[in-house]
Parts: sequence; structure tokens; C-alpha cells
Amino acid sequence: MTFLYKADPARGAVWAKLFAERAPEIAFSVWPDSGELAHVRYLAAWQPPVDIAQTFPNLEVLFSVGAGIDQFDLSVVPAHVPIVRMIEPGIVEGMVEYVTHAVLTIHRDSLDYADQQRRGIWRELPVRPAASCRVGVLGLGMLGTAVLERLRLFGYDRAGWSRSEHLIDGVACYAGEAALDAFLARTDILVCLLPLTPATRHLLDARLLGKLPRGASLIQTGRGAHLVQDDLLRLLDAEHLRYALLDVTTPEPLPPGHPFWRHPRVRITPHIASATRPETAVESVLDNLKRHRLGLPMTGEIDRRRGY
Ligand code: NDP
Ligand code: OXD
Repeated sequence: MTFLYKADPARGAVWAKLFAERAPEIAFSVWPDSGELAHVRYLAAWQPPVDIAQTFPNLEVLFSVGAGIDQFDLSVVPAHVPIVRMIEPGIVEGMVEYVTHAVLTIHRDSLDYADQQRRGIWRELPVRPAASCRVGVLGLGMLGTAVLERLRLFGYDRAGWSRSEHLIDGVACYAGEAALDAFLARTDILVCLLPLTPATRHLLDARLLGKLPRGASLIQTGRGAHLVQDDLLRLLDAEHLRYALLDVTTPEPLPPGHPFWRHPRVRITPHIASATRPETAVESVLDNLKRHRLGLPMTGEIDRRRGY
């Protein structure tokens, strides 16, 4: 029985060491050194092979090494194979740090001051209290709720939007399409932490972003394909939107010469908002393997019909 890892080989080596320490009874391999393919029962991957069913005829569980699973083609994963995304504290902490930093950067005018410094300008901008800055998070899942919880410490006016109803102390929760406009109308800093599904692809278009109040900013940490890039550029250039901090783009890497690179009010990071941390990720996977053997539901099993 083999557990096969197919993603970044350097991280795979760390996983291998942790498996050897914590579960020496499990044969752990790192792709492409898979051993006998028929022995592979568990696969942890960012991108599984296209012909997954033929390659691993005895696969029992497909783990995503990330929180998202949109990179998987669900139609080629046999229906009896559960798909489990990564639920682990390391990836949550990384996202909380990234978004908190991004919100503070916008709220405390850090980008305006960087620009002023470049131009040798000493000018104070009014300091707005956090309570007057309305942050809205698209997605109230593992990451969105953790981000909102940390932002509470600063006193931001917080809201979130999700598919189903949520109740979070101190957060104005909006659910479903009917509530989207009201959520957008009260949002100065919009954070996207949605999964990419057919329902959320290109959701961040001119229609949606245009409903944000003038001067609002976007922090995009979901997936590149949530965003209609030309619509964003138009709204920035029309000064409807103030800043866009983008961690994810289409395609990745963002090609040289793309207008985002040089836009004065766009900031790009190369999809580093957060990543699974091997120490805690392996703990989570081992726990799920135990649960699977006992016939219990695994933490992070996705619902194929919803797509997340
Ligand atoms: P979860 O599955 O825990 O949460 C998803 C949230 O989105 C839920 O609240 C869900 O609503 C909501 N949602 C889904 N579809 C819709 C819809 N059509 N309309 C309204 N709300 C919707 O995901 P995570 O919080 O763990 O992760 C979110 C995403 O963050 C990942 O899928 C990935 O794309 C991205 N990510 C990016 C990283 C980066 O480095 N940039 C790192 C890690 C993740 P409900 O609660 O009602 O189900
Ligand atoms: C993830 C990511 O989904 O890193 O985990 O984007």
C-alpha cells in the first residue's frame, strides 16, 4: 500500500521525512518515483495525471495538497474516490497574515505614502479609524472566517458573503445572490476568498465591482479566473476603484508586459498568500487516513456537486 505525493519535489522530501517519523508503516513515494502503480492507494497532488483512473487503478483517496481543488478535473476522478482538500492550521495562518497585511496597507495609505516618498512629497493624509473602514469578505469558509476573526482585533467594520446563511458574532453576514448588492454597497475593502466553481468564475466583473462604493479596493486571494481583468483595469482607470492587490492572476505566472505589472494602483504577488505547511499538513493527512480506515468521513471531503 503506497501513499504517493505528486507536487513540488522539495516539499515532497519534507513530507517523506515526516511520514517516516510519524507513520513508518506507510510506504511513501514522491512522483515520478511511484513504485508499482497498482499499489498506490492514496495520492496527494496539486495536479494529478489526466488518466488518473488508468494510472492508479486501486486509488482510494485523492488529497489536494492545497485548500482549493479547482485544479482537478473532477470528471476523470472515479466516482467512488473521495476528494479531500487541505484543512490545516498552517495554511489558515498564512492567509490571515497576508490579508491582514493587505487590509492594513490599504487602510493606512501605505501605497500612497510609498508613492509620495518616490516623488519626495511630505504630506499627511487623514488617519481614518479602523471602525470607519468597512471590510467585506467573499467566502465565509475556513479562510474567510479566520481572516474576519483576526480583523476583529483591529476594530474594522466587518461583513461576509457566502452561499448559505452564516451567523458570526460581530460580522454582518450576507447570503446568496439576492444579498450581494447590499453587501457590496457597504464594502470599502473587498477580499475574495471564494473557491473557483462554475458559479464564481468571472464573478468579479464590472457589474459586481461597479457596485462597490467609489474609492473601494480589492484584495484578490481566491483564483485568477474569478476576475475579469479588463473590467478591473477600466474601473481603476476611471478611479472608481482605488487599489487592487492581486495574489492570483490568469495566467500564472503573469506574462511580461501585462498591464497589471506597471499599473500604479495594482500590486502583484506571485500566488504566495498562503501555502500548506508540511508539518501541520502531514498531521492532518495522517488523521484523515485513520478516519478513512475506520470508515469515518474525512476532514475536508469536498462535495462534487457544489464543486468545493
Ligand atoms: P471553503 O470551502 O472553506 O469556503 C468557501 C466559502 O465560499 C464558503 O463560505 C462558501 O459558502 C462560499 N461560496 C462558495 N461558492 C459560493 C457562491 N457561489 N456564492 C457565495 N458563496 C460561495 O474554502 P477556503 O476558505 O478553505 O478557501 C477558499 C479559497 O481560497 C480556495 O478555494 C482557494 O481558491 C483560495 N486559496 C488561495 C490561496 C492563495 O495562496 N492565494 C491559498 C489557499 C486557498 P458556504 O459557506 O455557504 O458553503
Ligand atoms: C491553495 C493555494 O489552494 O495555495 O492551497 O492556492
